[in-house]
Amino acid sequence: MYREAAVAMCVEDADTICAVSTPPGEGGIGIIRISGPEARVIFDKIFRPKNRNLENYHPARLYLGHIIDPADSRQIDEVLAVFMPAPGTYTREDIAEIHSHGGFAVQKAILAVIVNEGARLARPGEFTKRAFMNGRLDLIQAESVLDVIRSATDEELRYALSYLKGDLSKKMGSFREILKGLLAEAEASIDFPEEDINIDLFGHLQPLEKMQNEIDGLISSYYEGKGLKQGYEVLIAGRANVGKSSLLNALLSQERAIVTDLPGTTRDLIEEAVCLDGIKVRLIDTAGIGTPQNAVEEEGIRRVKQKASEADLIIWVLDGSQPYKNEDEDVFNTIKPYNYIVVKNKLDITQIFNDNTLISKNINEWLEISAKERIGLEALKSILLSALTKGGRSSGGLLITTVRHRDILMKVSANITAVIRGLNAGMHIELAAFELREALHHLGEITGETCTEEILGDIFSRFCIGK
Ligand SMILES: Nc1nc2c(ncn2[C@@H]2O[C@H](COP(=O)(O)OP(=O)(O)OP(=O)(O)O)[C@@H](O)[C@H]2O)c(=O)[nH]1
Ligand SMILES: [Mg+2]
Repeated sequence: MYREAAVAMCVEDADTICAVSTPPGEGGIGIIRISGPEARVIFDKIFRPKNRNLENYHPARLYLGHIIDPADSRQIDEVLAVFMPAPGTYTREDIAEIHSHGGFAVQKAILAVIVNEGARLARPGEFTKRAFMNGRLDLIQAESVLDVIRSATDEELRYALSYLKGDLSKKMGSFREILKGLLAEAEASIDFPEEDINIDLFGHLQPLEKMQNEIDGLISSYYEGKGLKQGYEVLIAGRANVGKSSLLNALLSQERAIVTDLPGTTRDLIEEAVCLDGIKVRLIDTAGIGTPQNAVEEEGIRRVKQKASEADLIIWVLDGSQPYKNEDEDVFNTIKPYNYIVVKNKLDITQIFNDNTLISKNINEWLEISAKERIGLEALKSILLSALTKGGRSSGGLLITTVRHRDILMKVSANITAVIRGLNAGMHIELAAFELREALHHLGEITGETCTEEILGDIFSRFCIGK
């Protein structure tokens, strides 16, 4: 088996597994996959090609035929089927795929005969887990399979495909090579002190520092990576009646939230997703902040305040046609610890808002818009994007998109910091070797070389059945 320290192969990993790999429900076709040592035997028993003279299937070629129940030779469905021998397959095991009609009863009946012939139903992500266990993919690549499936934007897909190809794995591999080189020298000098091996630890400082910078860059790219994958959360906050719901509707170009001239129209959080220039944004309209008139408003305001601390950005909406009010001050006090931008709404009617109120709070930039007349919305979108992506987006470089990778890289970074500091301060070589081993162990957790069954179970359980 490929993984050196990975999990011991369990008995169930030797089973032949099967699952419907297409989504449940009705479809033109549905694909059933069988993988494992018995795949060929089962396939031969249940598939009858139309051309009965066929003695040998050509691998990876589709054949027209029927799935039959070997017990009574009853035909279950007319299908196209393919057999792919190991090791040139997704799981590196023998795989058979049956392209049947995509209906619930048909697929259930086909699965039943496959199970009758000795296969068992696959668990979520089990095909990909086998691809990982058999060395076809490392763990980063296995995780990106799920990312490809779940990608909602072109950019997200581009990253997922690049990591499936191995771009992030290669970077981790290059880190490992540097660490291994240094560790080998350190261990040699520990093991053979009498040989007086002169290791040039300082010669390693520069590559270590360069690697440290790269790792820290990757750790901080997580903000952008998370935004790319999960989207950013933008809260629309303000006192009652300033036009928060009107702004939500204008940004969505649909009448999602109720708008009335009565203060207190919105009571709960109203969330809707939009895609701004390829970036997923979840806009959240809120209840007006101020003195609650009843228990419902009180709960609404509690929810806004809680969300304010979680959101990536807040749009503070003011009403340009009104003076600054005590409730506006309540809003300001709620949002000021967080990341916010200021928008003055109702530009289309007479403006009496005194800008000095904002300037006295050291707020020198705001945008004047009319949600009702759709004025200033494009400018608002571009300000939103630049505030969310902190001014810039990486141009195709590597990004950390999962919290798992970020957390592990933080541990690696701490080990490398200890080594660099130690080398500068004359640290004992055994301690440096300890930190290097730890760093290598952590890097192995990212790619899967040193991963526990628990972590693997957690990762693959997020997959769908059949993948
Ligand atoms: N003239 C003008 N009126 C607006 C504009 N935006 C909103 N309004 C009006 O202001 C009133 C309140 O709008 P809403 O969008 O419901 O305000 P809100 O902040 O969501 O109010 P609550 O949900 O009560 O907190 C409605 O009568 C809107 O038509 C605008 O840009 N110009
Ligand atoms: Mg509202």
